[in-house]
Amino acid sequence: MSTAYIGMGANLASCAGAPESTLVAAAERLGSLGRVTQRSSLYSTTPVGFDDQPRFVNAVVELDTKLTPRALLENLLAIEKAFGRDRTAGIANGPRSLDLDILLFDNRQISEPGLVIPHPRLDERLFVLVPLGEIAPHLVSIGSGNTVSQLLHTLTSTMEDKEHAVFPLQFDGWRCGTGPGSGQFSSPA
Ligand code: PH2
Ligand code: MG
Ligand code: MG
Repeated sequence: MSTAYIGMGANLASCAGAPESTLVAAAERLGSLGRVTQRSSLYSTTPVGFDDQPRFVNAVVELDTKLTPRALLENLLAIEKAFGRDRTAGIANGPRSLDLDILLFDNRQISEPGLVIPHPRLDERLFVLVPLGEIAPHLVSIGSGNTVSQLLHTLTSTMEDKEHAVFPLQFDGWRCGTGPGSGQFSSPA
């Protein structure tokens, strides 16, 4: 059995409804790939990499699975597709109905076409590190050897908070951002 951390993101509606509903429905689907053992709050996040698009909803789940990394990736791509993701269209870092990224997979380091683990931009992304830090602050990223808490500390000490606002979303369908660390990065301006 392996433990994978999956980053979830959406900023367009899908067949499940608004992005927050998509993430809730997609997390249920992830249960078919193993067992979802932890789930962060849902966060409203400022778009990174391409500004002219709606805010994202992001979350991270911990999944225990018997799948290989490659098989997990293929299943994630199929779930993205089921929620309307069209990888043949759209702009890099642009709007999407669902994005599912493998952030970490046990202590594996993989660099193959289409499959790079740990996720190459893990250390730079507050919208990933805040939800990951909520459920696994002491987890060590095999890439840098730092814990998620350390990565968060490093990132937040070097960035303009306001430009990368990440705050818990109040949404009844999931937990309402009452977990540890919630509110820490709030600037819902
Ligand atoms: N995903 C991207 C690019 N930019 N910004 C936010 N806030 N959240 C995302 O999930 C996201 C992004 C590419 O995968
Ligand atoms: Mg992706
Ligand atoms: Mg992504």
